Amino acid sequence: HHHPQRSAGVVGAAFCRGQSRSGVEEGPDRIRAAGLLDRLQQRGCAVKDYGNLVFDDVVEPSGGGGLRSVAAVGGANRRLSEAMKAVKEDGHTAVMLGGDHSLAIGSIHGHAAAVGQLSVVWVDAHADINTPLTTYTGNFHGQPMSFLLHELQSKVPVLPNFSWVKPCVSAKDLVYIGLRDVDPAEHYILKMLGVKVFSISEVDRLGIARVMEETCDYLTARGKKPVHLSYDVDAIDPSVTPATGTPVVGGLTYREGVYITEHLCGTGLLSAVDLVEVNPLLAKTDQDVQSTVNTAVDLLLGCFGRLREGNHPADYSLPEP
Ligand code: 6HN
Ligand code: MN
Ligand code: MN
Ligand code: MN
Repeated sequence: HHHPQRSAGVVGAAFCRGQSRSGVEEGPDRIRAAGLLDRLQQRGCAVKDYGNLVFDDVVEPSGGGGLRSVAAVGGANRRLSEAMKAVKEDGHTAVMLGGDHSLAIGSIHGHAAAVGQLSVVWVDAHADINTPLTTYTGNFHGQPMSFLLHELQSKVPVLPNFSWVKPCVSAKDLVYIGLRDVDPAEHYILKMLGVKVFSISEVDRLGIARVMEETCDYLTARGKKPVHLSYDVDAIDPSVTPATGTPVVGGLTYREGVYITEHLCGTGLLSAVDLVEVNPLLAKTDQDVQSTVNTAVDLLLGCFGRLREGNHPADYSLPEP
């Protein structure tokens, strides 16, 4: 059971147009301000900060069919996909700080463009697998997986600024953890495709340790592929991470949430992580913001080998009297 040293390549994606509430674009800078980079380095993890991406101003075409900011979402994700590909080609474990969860389109696309086939672990209260034709809200943060799965391409219409997106994930390489707010069309899709889901009920039934063992057994049964962890902070209970746009009661505890990252880190397969949907403007108190942001940092530290039992550098030696 070992934790190989990795380097982190951090990309900020200060983007909010995949949903309707402003503030989620402040996620990357708030997570950095909470000390993420220093704390990774203190752990002996090399860090390269690629800064925040600059997204073009996009004029939306008229119409849009009830979809919010189609062209902006397509354009931002194209930019992010190129950035993630470059981070992977530089040899880092990629960290994408969001921003809203529509950014998983570009993040996973770019990761796959660099490494080929990958496994996706999606930790979220929501399945984010609506198609542009099933969405009730028109928000792209509820749809990213529909653009990425090979099996759904005949159900996804051509959209402005999305022609660059090539599906790159197979349904059998996807596992969900923490679901508790799934739309009917999403539930149908998950059943139709036979996607592996550990809803919050399965976390209750099995415990998080068994959920993570079964997740890894399932994903590695057909060979070990690099893992993309897409972590929506709303997977955690809103009592711990209240500063988020679509909170849902009855979520993962802080301990379950961190355990997921520790376990995935321990597999040595973790190749990229998204940490999304931190919205500092939606908290009632500053303490709510701190709790959300500090939890986001702890989840990322868990991805890079921090153990709650304690840690010491490989070259540690006791002082001689
Ligand atoms: N998220 N299922 C809802 C929708 O708008 O399609 C909620 C999506 C939430 C998305 O939290 O990343
Ligand atoms: Mn969510
Ligand atoms: Mn999400
Ligand atoms: Mn371990």
